[in-house]
Amino acid sequence: MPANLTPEYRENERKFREARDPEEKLRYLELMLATIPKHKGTDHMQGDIKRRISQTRAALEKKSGLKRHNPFKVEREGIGQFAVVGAANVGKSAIVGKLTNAKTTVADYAFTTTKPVPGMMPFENVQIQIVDLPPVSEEFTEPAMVGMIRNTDGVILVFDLTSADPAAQIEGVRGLLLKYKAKLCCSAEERYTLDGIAHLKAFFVGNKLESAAAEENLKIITDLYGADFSVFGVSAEREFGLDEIRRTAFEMLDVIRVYTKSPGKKPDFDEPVVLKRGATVIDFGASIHKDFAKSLKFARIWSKDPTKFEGQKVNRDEVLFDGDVLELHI
Ligand SMILES: Nc1nc2c(ncn2[C@@H]2O[C@H](COP(=O)(O)OP(=O)(O)OP(=O)(O)O)[C@@H](O)[C@H]2O)c(=O)[nH]1
Ligand SMILES: [Mg+2]
Repeated sequence: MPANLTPEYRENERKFREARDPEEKLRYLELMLATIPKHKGTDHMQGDIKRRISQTRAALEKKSGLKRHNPFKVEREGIGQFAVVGAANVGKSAIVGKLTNAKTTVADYAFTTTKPVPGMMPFENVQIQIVDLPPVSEEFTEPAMVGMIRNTDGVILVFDLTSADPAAQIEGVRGLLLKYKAKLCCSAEERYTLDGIAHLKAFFVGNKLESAAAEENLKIITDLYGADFSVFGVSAEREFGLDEIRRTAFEMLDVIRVYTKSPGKKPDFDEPVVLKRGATVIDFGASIHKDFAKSLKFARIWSKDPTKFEGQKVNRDEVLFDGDVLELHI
């Protein structure tokens, strides 16, 4: 029986042959296994790849002792971190490439992205980190990747509006995440359940909106999931809808931006102090200087809140809102 190897498989095999260090070799072996056509004609090859994977892994573990390098550890930057998650070829890397300065690789075959690529996404006067990831797939999902996803502030679930069955695509991704104890849900009141499942805030982004049948598919997904998740369409290629990703991510972080000013001076709106929603005057003070906790007497506030007049005196426990300006008095 002929093996009928695909270009993707051949590409991974080529990269495997070129790889120097064992970690890279292991990665491409795993991708070869993920992309090799699964039928009788490749049984022998599959067995061979699996054997080489376990040999390489064993050699790596022996070499590095117990501490194995985790390629999915991504240093946090900015006011929050989102994982960009989805099936292969949906356009995750294209989206991250358009929203940030990160150099992501976009190509029309599956498993283009093999390791996390973080980028900083500007929203108004703050920066949010979004991390491009390899696909979540039946053939091959690294537990370490879901481990990383479990620790982010939220998930941007990208799906393909040109898919024959986008609901099945989304359910496939959700099912695999759940297998590794990451559950997407609308609000994460409880971060971890007793059995260790991480509840992650998420929103759904349908990509390739400019294509035929995209609108119809978007409606199907909105009808199915719209009650629990925010769902909208974008086109990375034509660059529309992308601002909605910025705003939705910011709102999901549940933070406020507060500004400080000195008496008689104007505030600096380029330098917000970012606090959790519900923060008070004293939380704001404490985030500027630890001594404020003791010495702060009162503050004057400039707020969009219509119940407050400009420069009104407020107490230490006054709850703040996004955009408030404070003048602290000690
Ligand atoms: N029509 C259309 N194609 C797009 C759009 N965005 C991305 N693509 C194409 O979709 C293919 C996959 O894009 P990628 O960004 O590499 O997809 P990915 O989800 O990162 O893929 P993996 O890394 O393999 O998981 C490429 O051929 C892109 O050019 C879009 O908005 N419209
Ligand atoms: Mg990619």
